[in-house]
Amino acid sequence: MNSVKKESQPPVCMTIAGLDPSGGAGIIADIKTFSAFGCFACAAITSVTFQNTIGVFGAVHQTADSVNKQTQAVFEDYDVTALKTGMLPTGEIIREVARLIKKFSPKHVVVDPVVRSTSGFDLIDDAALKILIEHLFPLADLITPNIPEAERITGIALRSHDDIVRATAEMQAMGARNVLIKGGHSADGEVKEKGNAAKKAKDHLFIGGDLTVFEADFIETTATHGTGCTLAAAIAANLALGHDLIVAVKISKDFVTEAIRTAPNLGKGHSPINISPSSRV
Ligand code: PXL
Repeated sequence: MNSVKKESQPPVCMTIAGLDPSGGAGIIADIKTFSAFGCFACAAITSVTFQNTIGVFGAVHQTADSVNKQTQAVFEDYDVTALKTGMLPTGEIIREVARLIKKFSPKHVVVDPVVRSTSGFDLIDDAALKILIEHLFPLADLITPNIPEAERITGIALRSHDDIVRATAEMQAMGARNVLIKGGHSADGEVKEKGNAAKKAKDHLFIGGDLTVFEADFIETTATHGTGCTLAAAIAANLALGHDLIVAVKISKDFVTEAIRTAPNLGKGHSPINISPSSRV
């Protein structure tokens, strides 16, 4: 037993997500991100994927029982301030995660509705996605779909500002309170305009019906592996640190932009981004 307790403890953040052994996405990205913000990082694995910067070649999923035992062990011991979920590949795992959230009520819950890898590998099937919508959307403080994810969830093609508003209303009708639509997949946040000199990456944050748009320079790069995981994990960390949602998203968006700007050139495909501030120049 540790008899000397520090006055101020770092907030504990937990991720329930998949393992990307090449370290770009999934729980490794989440852990690095929590640590970068001075939070204490914990993780439960939902799936061991086989992947690198080129693609995802397969996965072995965990059982609901395994996810339950990993998560329960942590929640029974630590006061987990923020929980972030990533790849939840099966309906039974999603139902279990919903049960765990209800049982332990972490202060902040960020649900990243991971659907497909950048390289096109399905990380969840349609039946499980339905369960995710039904069971996890109502428990989340924030959901963070990117444009392809929002399109798959709602069936609405996101080509204009109005489409984004409509799709968000749809996701809120499904039970999500607050929605961040990540615009990195389209050059101006809505429609991909070729030849646009000042491209912007626009994220749309809806807190209930109130919209805040975050703009950053769109960086032309293939080093994008792990951006979605990192953004959602950074938001969870900043909520755990006590920031309100708008400030947490702003800090996290700037963090990801900087991580893309200073990304190493690793691997033969989409390089991971730079989540370690100490190696930024
Ligand atoms: O970026 C989505 C994502 C999340 N989690 C894991 C992944 C990926 C994409 O490849 O592998 C484990």
